[in-house]
Order: sequence, then structure tokens, then C-alpha cells
Amino acid sequence: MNPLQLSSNVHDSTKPSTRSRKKLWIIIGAVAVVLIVIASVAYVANRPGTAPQPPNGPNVTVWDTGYCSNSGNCGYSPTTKNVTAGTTLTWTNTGNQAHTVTECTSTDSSTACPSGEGANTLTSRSFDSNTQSPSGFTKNQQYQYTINLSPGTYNYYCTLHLWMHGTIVVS
Ligand SMILES: [Cu+2]
Repeated sequence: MNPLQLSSNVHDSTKPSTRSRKKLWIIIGAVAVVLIVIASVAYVANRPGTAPQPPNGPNVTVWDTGYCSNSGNCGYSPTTKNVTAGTTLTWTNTGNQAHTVTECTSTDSSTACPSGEGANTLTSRSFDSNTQSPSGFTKNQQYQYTINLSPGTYNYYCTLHLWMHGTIVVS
């Protein structure tokens, strides 16, 4: 051991409080960094998004900002789609999350279906993307349904994000 190192060790051992204070500041700094990262992620994840323009034709865009956290950062565009019976409606997922198109029935909660089951008075669903994609359909994937419903208002939601609500009005 050279004399310089020795003296430095001696110096350190005579100032234990300075060292532990330094350690404390490092811990405080690390905690602050972790909190800032958590706050930033929460901010980005909850930042509202802008729904894309509704597509032309018998199409609905399923969108998200990369997050879908019940703060207006995901949904269906348009939220209400007017169609005539017999039309094949296509939903295209443009988001980064998996989503579903699941018709509301009387068995669904008011969180999933705040407007109730609509014109569907059955307990079974006339349309549900889960039958074809059980864990939701993902980016650029589509769900199609040929409307064989009588005229009326039909509500649907996303089973992965219960705050995503859509409506089909069949005439
Ligand atoms: Cu969803």
C-alpha cells in the first residue's frame, strides 16, 4: 500500500458521517430518479389522444395512442356507425394494443355497457371478435361482421378495455 492510499484511508475512516451522508444523498437521488421515471410513464400513459377521422365506407377504426387507460387515449372511430342491414362492417386496429369488438348483452356490466344491451334482448352475442381472436385483434388486423340484425341500436365494447364503447345503428 502506498502512503498516499494509506493516508486517504485514514482520512476516510475519521469521517464516517461524511461518507454515510454521501450514501444517503445517493439513495435520495436514486429514489428521485425512480419517482421521475414513474411519473413520466404515468403522464404519457394517461395523456389523452385525438381520435382519427372516421374512415369512409363500412369501416370503423380501432385506435389507441400506444396506451389505453380510460383517459381518452383509445376508442372506436366513429363511435356511432350507421349501417343498413346486410352490410359487412370492418373494424381495423390501427393502435399498438390488442382490442375487441364485443356486442353488449344484458349479462354485461354497466361499466362495459353503460347504455345497456340496446336492441339485443338475447343473452348471447350476435357479434364478438373474441370468437375469432380470443386475446383481441392487434395492429393492422381486422374484424368483420355482416350485419344480420333487425333495425335498432346495438352497443359494443372492448373486453380488454371496458371503457371503450361503440354503437352500431342498423336501419
Ligand atoms: Cu381495447
